[in-house]
Amino acid sequence: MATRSSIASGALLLLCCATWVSATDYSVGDSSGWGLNVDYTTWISGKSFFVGDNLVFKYTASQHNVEKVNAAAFNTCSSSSPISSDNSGETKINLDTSGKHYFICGISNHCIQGMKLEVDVAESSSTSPSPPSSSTTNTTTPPSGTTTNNNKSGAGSLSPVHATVAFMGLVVLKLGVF
Ligand code: CU1
Repeated sequence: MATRSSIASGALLLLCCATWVSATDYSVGDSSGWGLNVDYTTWISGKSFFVGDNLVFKYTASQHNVEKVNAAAFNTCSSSSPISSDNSGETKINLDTSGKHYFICGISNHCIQGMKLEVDVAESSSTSPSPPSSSTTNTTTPPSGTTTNNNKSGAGSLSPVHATVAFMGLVVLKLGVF
C-alpha cells in the first residue's frame, strides 16, 4: 500500500493533538490516603489514567513507604529490589510512560494486607484505544480497520476534537497521495 506512510503521518498528527491535554493529579485513596484498610481496587475502578498524570501518595512517613516495582514483585509483594522507593510521607509519581505501573508499600507485610496499586496508563486522553504496539488493554480493539472515514457518528464516541483530528489526518493522507 502506497498510502501507508501517509496514514502513519496522519496517526502521528492525531497523537500530537490528542496528547495536548492537561495532566491530572490523583490523590491515592482520596481522603483515606495511602494506608492499611483501604481498598485500592475499589479506589481505582472507574478511573482512567493517561501519560502525564500524577499519583500522589499521602501517608505517615514512619509507617509506610511507596515502592515502584515490576509486575513480578507486585504479584509476590517483594520489596527486595524496587525500581524506586520513597518514604517522605508524600510521594508524587509522574506516570510518564504508558502501560502498567505497579506500586506497593514495602513496610512489614502491608502489601499482602492490601497496600498495592496497579495502574494502567493510556497513551493519551483519546477514548479510542489504539496503541501501535503494546496490546495490554483487553478486547474490543479492532487491529486493522481503524481508518478515518466513518461518517456516521451515531455511537457518540466521536467527539468534535476527534472529528477535527480525523479530518486533518485525511488531509495529510490526501497530500501524501499526490
Ligand atoms: Cu505500609
